[in-house]
Order: sequence, then structure tokens, then C-alpha cells
Amino acid sequence: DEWIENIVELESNIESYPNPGIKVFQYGTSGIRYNSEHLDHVLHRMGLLVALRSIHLKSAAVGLMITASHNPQDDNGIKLIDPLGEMLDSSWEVYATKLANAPNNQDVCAMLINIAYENNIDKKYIPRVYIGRDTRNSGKRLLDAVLCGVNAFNSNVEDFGIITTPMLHFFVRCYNTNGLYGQPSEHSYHTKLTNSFKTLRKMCLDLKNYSPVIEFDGANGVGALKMKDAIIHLEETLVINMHNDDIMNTEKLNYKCGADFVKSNQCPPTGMTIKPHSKYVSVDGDADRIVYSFVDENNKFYLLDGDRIATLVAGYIKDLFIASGLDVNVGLVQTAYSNGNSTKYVTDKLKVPVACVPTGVKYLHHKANDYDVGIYFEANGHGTILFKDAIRELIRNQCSIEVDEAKSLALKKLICIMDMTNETVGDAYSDMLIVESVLCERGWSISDWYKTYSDLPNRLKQVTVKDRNTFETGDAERICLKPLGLQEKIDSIVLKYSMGRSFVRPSGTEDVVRIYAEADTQINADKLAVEVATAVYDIADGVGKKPE
Ligand code: G16
Repeated sequence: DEWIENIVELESNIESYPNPGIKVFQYGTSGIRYNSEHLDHVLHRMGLLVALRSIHLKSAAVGLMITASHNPQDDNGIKLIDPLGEMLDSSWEVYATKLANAPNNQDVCAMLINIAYENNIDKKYIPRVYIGRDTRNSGKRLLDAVLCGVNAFNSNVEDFGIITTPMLHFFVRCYNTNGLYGQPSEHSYHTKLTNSFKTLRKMCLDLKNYSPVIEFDGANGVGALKMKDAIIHLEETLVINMHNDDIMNTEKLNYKCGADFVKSNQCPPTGMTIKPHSKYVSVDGDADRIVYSFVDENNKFYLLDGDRIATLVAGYIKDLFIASGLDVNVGLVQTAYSNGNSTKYVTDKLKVPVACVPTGVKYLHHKANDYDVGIYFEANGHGTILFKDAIRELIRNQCSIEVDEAKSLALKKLICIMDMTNETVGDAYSDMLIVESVLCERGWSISDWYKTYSDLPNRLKQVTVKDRNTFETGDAERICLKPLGLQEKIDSIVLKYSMGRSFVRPSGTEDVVRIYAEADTQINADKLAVEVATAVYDIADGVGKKPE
């Protein structure tokens, strides 16, 4: 019948991108990633799938971002975006995995027909697909593969070229909310976020220790490119000194710089001179993550990661709500990677409830929706703030009638924060504006911010094993269920360390198993990480050098 006829016509389209069958793909933490040489058929099929998703959603715009984010330049991948700018629905992740691995054209056709029937998809809708890509060399070639797939369904396609991942999320939401959230354009994105930042800045009268000077580490990627545009919109409100902005030499992308490097290695980015007490901001390869850092006069390094941003923002928002007189339930979502002391600080000092979920923005985003105002951040710097529609309305309405001056000011500030937040997903630029706003409001230098609580010393490690798919975790990744016996081993190792905590999980974006360890001293955290990494290596057939 209709779908079958239509999809059979697709066969010739599908023939152009055969599956060489060298790798089994999985739609993981954040889409599919791998060496770009082997991704053409995957990207083509994701083009087909995303078009079908839009037909299913009655022509709502959906997004496809070509990026491998923090991974090295040779990798690439996709992230699929649902209509409100959120990550692809998990039931469709299963389709993505199956389609990516379908051995031949007939299987691809049969799967597309099945998806259409299973979801009762009405063929009459014309798909609308928004596409973006990061600065990787392979992006253009893979875009052609995507377009071939998307066009097979005669879609309305908008190719935004090289943009950040969070921009594409923002554009998708703008289209589907009829402009209520902004317009799907870079200009609208910059104006919305930056104007509210500038408005809030005008309300801040005493800067005290705050400095508007930022040393910006663009990871040699799209974040650097777009920051140059942002600087024009920011006018003089922030002084941004650009570093690691060489997007022409793409082998430099994420190389010894950027948010993932700084967080994972707990050291300053290379490619720039590091001056004591300057404020360093690092973003990742598609600019959805951000971390801050500085060194003191003895060159000791201090990291202000996603946990720090979360605590800074949670404290400020809580105070604004108290000042506004509105009774609103503010909550924070973290993952097992969050430093034990950050959780303690938020719970005991800020009195904000904390939930813990597995790694992956999709889980954090979902959980944050449980609160009136849900703040979520992964320790790696990926996060944002979600305001329930009703709360957003409440704040605006109350602001328009409030007569008390102090309350009215707090409400105005809340509106600015809402408008500078890209609520669709973690957004390095939006998060930077929020952090700078709070620091300015508090009158804090970066070291004042650091002093709010002290982190438990911690260490991240990774081990390559024969097959990371043999790993299974439970309790928000805090327990390793498989390989059998590993958790018992970890437990016995952890017992030896004062304030010790450690967990392991398979990465969803790289071919590694990740290890997190924290303990009373840095030496102990390092030792604990090595011991647990060695246990992983021994039990799960480690590949390459033994951890040390
Ligand atoms: C992606 C996800 C994040 C996740 C990170 C690392 O970030 O969006 O939620 O924390 O990967 O994931 P994993 O430890 O599973 O490799 P990005 O910025 O690389 O897209």
C-alpha cells in the first residue's frame, strides 16, 4: 500500500550509501559517534529517520546536528533534536540504532515501513528538518549524505551551516513555538540572550571584586567562531580575549584544550599563556559545555566545573525567589560524577533538593522537569535551567503588578535570567552569561567563587577494554552490575580509602570505560582511581597499557 510504494521508491536513494559492515553502532549518550570515514551510510540513514520523525510529528521541525563534540577531529557523528529542542525521544533511539546497523537496502526499507506502521504515521505531512554542523573537515561530506536521506522524503530543509549544537536546539524550538521563544536565526539567538544579559548588568551597581575580563579557550572549534559574533552583541559588557580560535587547522580541535581536556586532566588549556588569577573559560568542540578555571600566584590550578556552576546558579536563583516573595520549588539534578562536597553544599547549605540520574543530558533534562525551576549540570559542564511555563508566567505577571521595590527588582532579575537561558540544552554561551551575571551580582572574583566550598580531591581515568558493551550499571551508574564480580572488587578497594568513593561506567561517546574516584587527599584519589582502573583492566580484558 501507500507507505510500501513510497518507500520502495527510496531504494535507489539508499543504494548510494551501502553499509560496509565494519562496525556495530549504538545511539548512545548523545547520538552516534565514530571515525568519520565510516559514517556516510549512518548519516544518510539518520537523514531518512529524521524526516520520518518530522512526518510523524505532523511537520514539526526536528533537528540533526553533525558533530562529535568533544571527540578528536577524526571522529564525527550526529545528535538528533526533537521539536522543543530536547534530545530525541528514547523510543526512536532504538530505531536509530537499528537503522544504522541494517545490513542492506531492503532491510532499511523494511525498517522504515515498520516504523511508519508502528507509529501510525500519516504520509500526508511534509517533513521539516533543521541541520547544523561543527567545524570538522568531514562535516561537509557527511552533510551531503544527510541531505540525500532527508530529500528522499521531499522535506523542507534548512541548512544553517556551521553553528553550535545549542544554537540548533534553540532554532528548532523557536520554529515550533511560532516565534514565542525567539526566531530561528543566529541574530535572534544573540539578541535574545545578550540583551537580557546587558539589562541585568545595568542593574548591578557595585562590582566589588568582579572583573568582566575573560580569557576564552574556544577549543579551536565552532565555539570560538561564534564567540567572535557574540562579542559584537556584548558591546563593552564583557572583555573577551580570544585563544584557541584556530578553526582552519581542524586537527587542533579539542587538542589539549577545551572543556573536556581541562576537566578530564585537571590542568589549564594549552595554546595560551596562563596568568595568575585571570579568569579562564573553556568550551568544548560544539559549545554545549563550559568550565571555568584559574591558577594562583604559585601556579596551583583550580577548576570550576559544572558542579560549581550549578551551586552558583542554584544559590542565586533561590535568593532571588526569596527576595521576590514567590514560593517556588527549586531543585538541582546531578550525576554520580558530581563531587560529594558539591552535593553536600547544595543540600545542607543552600537547602536545595538534589536528584541523581545517569550520565546524559537527556536524563538530567527529564528529571529537572519535576521541579518548578529545575537546574541541571553534569560535572563536565553540560547543563542549563528549566522554568515551568506556569512559573514563567507567574514571574512575568507578578512583575507587572508588583509595587514593592525590592520584590519588583528581584522579579526583573529573574526575567533577565530566564531570557538569557537557553532552556533547550546545555549551552556554553548562555551558561557563561548566567555565570558572569551571578558573579557580578555577588561582586565576586573567580577565587571568591571558588571559596564557597572545597571539592573532595578526585580523579577521572579511562580504560580501553575488549568490549565495553559487556558493562552494565545500576542505581544511576553508582553500581556496576556487569561484569560480575567487579563491583565487589571496587567495594573492597574503596574501603581502604578515607572518604573514598568510586564508580565505573561504559562511555556512550568513546570506545572506553570511564572511572571516577574521590578521596580525602589528591594522592589517595589518584591511587584509588588507578586501583579501580586496574581492576577494570583485569576483569574486562583491558587493551593496551595497564593503568598507572
Ligand atoms: C555528551 C553528552 C553528555 C555526556 C558526555 C560524555 O557530551 O551530551 O551528557 O556527559 O557526552 O558522555 P560519555 O561519558 O558517555 O562519553 P558531548 O558534549 O560530548 O556531546
